[in-house]
Amino acid sequence: MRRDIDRILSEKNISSMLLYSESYKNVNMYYLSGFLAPDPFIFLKKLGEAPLLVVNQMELARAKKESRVKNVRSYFDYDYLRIVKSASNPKTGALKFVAALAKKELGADEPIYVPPNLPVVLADALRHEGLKIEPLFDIVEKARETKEPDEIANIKLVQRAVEKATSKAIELIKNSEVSANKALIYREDGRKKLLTSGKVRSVFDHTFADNGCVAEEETIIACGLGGADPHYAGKADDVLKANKPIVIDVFPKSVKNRYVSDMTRTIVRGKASKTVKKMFETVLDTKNAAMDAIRAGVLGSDMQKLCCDLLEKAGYQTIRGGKQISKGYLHSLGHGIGLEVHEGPGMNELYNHALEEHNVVSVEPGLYDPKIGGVRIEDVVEVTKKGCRNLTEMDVFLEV
Ligand SMILES: [Mn+2]
Repeated sequence: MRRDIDRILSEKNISSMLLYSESYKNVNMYYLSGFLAPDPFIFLKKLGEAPLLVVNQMELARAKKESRVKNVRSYFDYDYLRIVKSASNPKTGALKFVAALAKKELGADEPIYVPPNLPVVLADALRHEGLKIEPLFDIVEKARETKEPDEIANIKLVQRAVEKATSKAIELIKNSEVSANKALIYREDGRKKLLTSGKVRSVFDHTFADNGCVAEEETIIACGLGGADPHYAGKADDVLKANKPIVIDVFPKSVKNRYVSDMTRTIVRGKASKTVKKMFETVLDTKNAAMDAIRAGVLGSDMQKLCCDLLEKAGYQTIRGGKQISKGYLHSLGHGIGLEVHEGPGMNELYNHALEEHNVVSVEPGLYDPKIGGVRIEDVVEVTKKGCRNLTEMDVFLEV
């Protein structure tokens, strides 16, 4: 949570922090400032003190209204034009300006935290000015891992849109006809058309738009062998087929509140083979066992271990210990969700940290076979002291 940042910084003997970025893509900047702007602005904070936001003159009035930071100033308060004009070109001038401002507000003697994605050109300019910058991983990202109630509410809102869109997409698949060669057919404007990954994705995109969300990356609609690759999204003209597993992995962002959610369902239009049914039952049992085991205090690596134990016991290979396999369980059990689709904490072999109360994580075991396809089931949960709260309401079923 935001209030943890001072503690996290002081544990690292850091006395202040500096960010310089736009905030649509840089989610740390949005998290700290609560202000959306397409051009870079400056966030400064000394340990134990309230933060300061410095924005270009054009954004000043809006930043004062919209930002969560109370103290907002303009570049012009810091002699912006004179400093930039004194440089050989405006781009290096802007860096010089940030360095001069940071020196004035934070001083040159104490270590200043900067995020890992601070541009190298700015790091050079800051060090040239004599500032002691310390690029560190997992400072703001660590604070973001534990969610406030309003963040949970935001994720739930997106999740409702995810479920609405997924239900519509599944309805379309369910109501499709099956042609002689097992291709799925739907009717549009009185004509029969092939049902493709692209058409189903378009149903998702329209429903997202109607519910204030957007898919920044392609929603995964992977049928048959395509689904054997966990991140194969499905090409627009991939035709969906009956009796084959279709992996549907949905992870849009709310345009307004910027949070995402994440859900995966695997369905079969018609009859699933015995092999796919067994994969599905095993994945579902594993997901349920993981959800029973998850709680604050459990290591992310232990959650992955539990998942590998169960899948291996059921006769499938797993990537445990770095095994190079193309068939079986190919990824980790889950990841944090918030302003980004993949954030901390992780539930993988390398993450030997304890999960904490109010983490929001996906639980998504899957099984893959290059000769058959994929089966993945994913819900999103909030970790609690004694267990977890499922933020996903949609049922799990295989055949439609
Ligand atoms: Mn996921």
